[in-house]
Amino acid sequence: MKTVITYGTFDLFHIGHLRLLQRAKKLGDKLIVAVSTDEFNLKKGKKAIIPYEQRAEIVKNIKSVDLVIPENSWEQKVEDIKKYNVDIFVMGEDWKGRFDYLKDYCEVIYLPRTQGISSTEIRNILQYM
Ligand code: C2G
Repeated sequence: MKTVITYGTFDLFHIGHLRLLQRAKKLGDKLIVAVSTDEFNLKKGKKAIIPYEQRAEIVKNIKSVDLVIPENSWEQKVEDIKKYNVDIFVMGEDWKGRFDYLKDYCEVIYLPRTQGISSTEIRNILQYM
């Protein structure tokens, strides 16, 4: 039984998020997704349009996802990996290298991003409608 974990804001859920979660699930048997809380997003310098509860509920209802937990801090990843016996940590390649320190605890895989779509692009389009 291989457990995979990934982290993200998943604001304005789109095909890029879905493809990442589908690919992450294919790497194992169980996929855990840590969704950034609104408070943590402020620390990330990001302001999501959709509140945490709704972003978490959407991700929870994605077929590939088995468990959703809140992401409250940068530091929680090691605890999460130990707590959930995670085998593989996955992130989109825009984060390549940033989480290599986790290789002491589990496999670290960066997956290609889906081109041509992002929450920022969607937000920009919405502003001009
Ligand atoms: N993603 C993707 N393709 C896109 C957009 C996003 O593959 N077109 C991936 C990102 O690489 C990331 C995941 O989808 O792995 C979630 O993206 P965001 O919600 O933008 O995540 P981010 O705000 O970068 O938060 O501790 C890690 C952070 O919480 C990551």
